[in-house]
Amino acid sequence: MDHFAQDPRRYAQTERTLIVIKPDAVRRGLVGKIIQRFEDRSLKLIALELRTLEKERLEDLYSPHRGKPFFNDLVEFMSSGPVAAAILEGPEVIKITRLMIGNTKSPEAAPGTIRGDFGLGITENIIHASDTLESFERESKIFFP
Ligand code: 3AN
Repeated sequence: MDHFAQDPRRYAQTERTLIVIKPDAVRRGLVGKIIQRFEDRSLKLIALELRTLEKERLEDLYSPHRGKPFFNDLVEFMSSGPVAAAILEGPEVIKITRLMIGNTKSPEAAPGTIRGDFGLGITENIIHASDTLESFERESKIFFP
């Protein structure tokens, strides 16, 4: 039997994703712990930067949510302090990272996920991660032009 055939890493396509550790998590000193989880999962850290984003840049990041009731609060919160943005690489990293961060609404996020272990909020929900390749391509340019 071909043992490698059982190893999805041998066949899964390597891709990249963007994560953004939000100001609530940076204020609480959780950056190291959160990055550690991705490294423990064998995802490779390609870029990492701490910065406070201007509102215009955040309005671009969240443009799909423009007009929603939480949009202004979201931009206000995200500009309230530094975020830690990182690019991660690995097989099926977009799917894996979304599973690792958990449900958008922290109270509904499963224990073991990042939001389920560290978050209580909905707007203030610890971390962002691109949900598709198209989102990654659009969002990563905002952080790493
Ligand atoms: P996710 O970050 O899980 O992909 P999105 O893309 O639907 O979720 O929402 C982007 C961000 O907008 C969320 N991370 C959260 O901060 C905020 N948000 C989403 N839905 C709500 C909501 N119903 N009320 C308040 N804030 C929200």
